[in-house]
Amino acid sequence: MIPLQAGDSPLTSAQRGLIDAWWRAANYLSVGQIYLFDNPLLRRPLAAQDIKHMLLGHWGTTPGQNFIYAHLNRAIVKYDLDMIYISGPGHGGPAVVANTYLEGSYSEIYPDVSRDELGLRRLFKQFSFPGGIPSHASPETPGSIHEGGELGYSLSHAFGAAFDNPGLVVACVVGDGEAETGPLATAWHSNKFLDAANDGAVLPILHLNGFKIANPTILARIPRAELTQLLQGCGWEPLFVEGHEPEAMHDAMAAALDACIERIHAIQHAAREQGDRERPRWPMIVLASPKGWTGPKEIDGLKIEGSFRSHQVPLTDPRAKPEHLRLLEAWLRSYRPHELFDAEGRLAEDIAALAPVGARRMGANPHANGGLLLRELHVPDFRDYAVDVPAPGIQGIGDTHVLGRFIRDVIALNEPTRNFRLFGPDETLSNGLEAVFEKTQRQWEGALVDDDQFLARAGRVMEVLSEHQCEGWLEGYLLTGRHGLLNCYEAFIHIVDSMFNQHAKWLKVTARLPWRARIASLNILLASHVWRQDHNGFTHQDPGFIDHVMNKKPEVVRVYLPPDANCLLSVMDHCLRSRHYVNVVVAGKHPSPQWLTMDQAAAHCAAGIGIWDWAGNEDASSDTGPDVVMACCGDVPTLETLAAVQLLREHLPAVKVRVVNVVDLCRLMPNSEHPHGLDDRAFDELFTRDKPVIFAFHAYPWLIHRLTYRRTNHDSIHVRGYKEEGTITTAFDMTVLNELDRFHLAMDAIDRLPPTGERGLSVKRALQARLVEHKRYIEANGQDLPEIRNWKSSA
Ligand SMILES: Cc1ncc(C[n+]2csc(CCOP(=O)(O)OP(=O)(O)O)c2C)c(N)n1
Repeated sequence: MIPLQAGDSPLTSAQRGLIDAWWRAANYLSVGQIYLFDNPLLRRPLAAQDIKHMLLGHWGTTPGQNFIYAHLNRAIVKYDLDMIYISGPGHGGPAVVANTYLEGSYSEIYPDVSRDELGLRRLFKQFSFPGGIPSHASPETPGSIHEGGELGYSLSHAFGAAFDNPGLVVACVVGDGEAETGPLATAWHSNKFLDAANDGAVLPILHLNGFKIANPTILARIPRAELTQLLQGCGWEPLFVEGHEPEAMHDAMAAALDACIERIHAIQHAAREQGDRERPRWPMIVLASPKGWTGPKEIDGLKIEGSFRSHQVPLTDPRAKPEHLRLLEAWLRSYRPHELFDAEGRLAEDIAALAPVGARRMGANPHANGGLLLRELHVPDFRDYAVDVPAPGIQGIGDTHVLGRFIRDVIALNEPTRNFRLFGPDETLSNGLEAVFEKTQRQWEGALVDDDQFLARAGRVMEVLSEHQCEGWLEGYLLTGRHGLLNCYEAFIHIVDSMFNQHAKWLKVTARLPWRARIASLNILLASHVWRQDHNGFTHQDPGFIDHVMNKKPEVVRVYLPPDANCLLSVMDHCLRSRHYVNVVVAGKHPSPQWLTMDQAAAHCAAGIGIWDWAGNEDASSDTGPDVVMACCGDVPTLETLAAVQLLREHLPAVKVRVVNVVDLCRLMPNSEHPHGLDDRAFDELFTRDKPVIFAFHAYPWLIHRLTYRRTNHDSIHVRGYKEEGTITTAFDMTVLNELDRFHLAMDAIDRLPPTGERGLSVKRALQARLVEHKRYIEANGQDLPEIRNWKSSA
């Protein structure tokens, strides 16, 4: 609790009056946005036709956020702060829109929403209105990097924004309901990863307004002492600002903010000038104020202010109910708009003068339009990391281990500009990227002991066992104009399905806003994938994230499944240079065969899909084409396909086989649906118009059908993939369990070919016998048959 004595306030009564006027103006504009279709300055008595037909929006959080914004403005000016604002309860969109309008940044981006009566009318009408703006702190909102539609990620985004931004303070409003979510509850611990010397500061403001949509919040209904202990236990120094009397609250908030900023500066000074490398206890504010503060106290006999009932639109029907109309008018007039706006509808000059100027305004801060600050990433020539592939099928060391060296040097090259980080939930080593630790460390502000490995106060690798934090930090980092990569087990990336959704939506919308500069892509490397989780078993086997990704707008999603290390290098080079996408790359970490030389790999990845002539045996000079197409996508399916093709060529040499490998999954889609999609003719040339296609796929088979259902030859495409069969077993047995192994693929081809007669039947019997032998052998020996372990490509 901040011990505020009489006379302690940093505010003069004139300042307090002006801040209060700003707050009233923001509240007035917020209520206006929710309700008013016309009559924005209440020049005439409010009439039913002045009210919108559909009343959509959230009032409850809004006055508290208006209060916070007004006070942050004062602090920005007083301390010349470089500050951005994150609205955790982003449903308080009216607040962010109102404040950016008051400070002028809104009209600079949207000149038609001018700072006069006409502009006010437009401001009000457009909110939650067809053809207008969303109700949240959406991408359309200047100064926002966080829509706050899906609750829980505000603090993670705030920390992501603060990393490597030593001059930035990220003010982050956390809803007390939002604080109940898993991601937010963990995010308090992000302070164990913020380096006071090199990173900026995060100032959380827990908005303890007591209620969610229909319930009280946990944090408001535990004793304050317990809340204090919780926050202190998470390493924070909470300052409480509590009450509802505006004057006293202005004084308390101003004092608390000053104390926080001065504490932040002291912490940074100690770390930067005095070499203090111990983890500091960062300050934060708990703002305990009534939900729906300054709104109607009671409606139809029910309590509104200070209740969950103020969450959305408190007066539901002022068009039809004269009593509601009267209450609404009284509510609007309680802010005394005639004192705030002049005859033309312009904010009074002395109030307007409270705002910071230029890029110091939170709606105009370039960090919140990160593409403006984006610098090119320095990327070494990926060809320098090539695996030598004198013949297809030589054994590699594990594709991600090769990639690790490339990422190591990306990190090193960009160390001077400090704008690239690698994020992961405790798996950077496990995912095979150990080479990065030749050049950097994991950033860790907790205690350090002698036996620690690769931990330091500052480093480019961010690891916390929370996929939510990793994803949220990376998103915040990218949204503020930097670059990065998240590495994760394939099965557990599902934990952030929903966060991916939100980021992909953000990208889709911002791509169409001319004033939003494009940001670096969100790159996700899924190593430790489904087929090679033999030591962890069923829980670790789930390749469904890419199904989920492919639901999103084609403009913003890309999925790559490089079959070997050289392809992985080429793909990652492309992803790191790309803008405004989510790139998902699935790659293996276990020793596996390498197929393409670097030149071949670069060409294959540029095409995204192609025929591997050297692996098939069709006669290029004949125009009859192959008898069967063996298609593959993913490293393990590629191996099994090439082994199956070898079996077919050995046993049925007359059968003409074509091998098609897919790196870029989106190539399978029609070009009318995805920018990478193949046109029908190109697709038919690869997959033929009528020949059987045996498609070995890394993930769930239906995805391939989904992507190709419109193609001429779709009825002949037979996909084998993960069928939710898994356990602890040998690597090859995983493919057998899911019938993706070479024997099943070869038998499938025989079944789909025109009758191959007695020869075909006997080959099938032999393949079936090999499967029986496989089972018997692994159960007796606990490892795969020597012929599987030592298989060599003869291509
Ligand atoms: C993850 C998630 N779950 C549920 C919701 C639906 N929802 C919208 S607002 C809200 C209550 C939020 O309470 P709080 O964070 O305290 O915000 P405030 O009270 O300031 O409006 C809920 C549950 C949501 N937006 N996101």
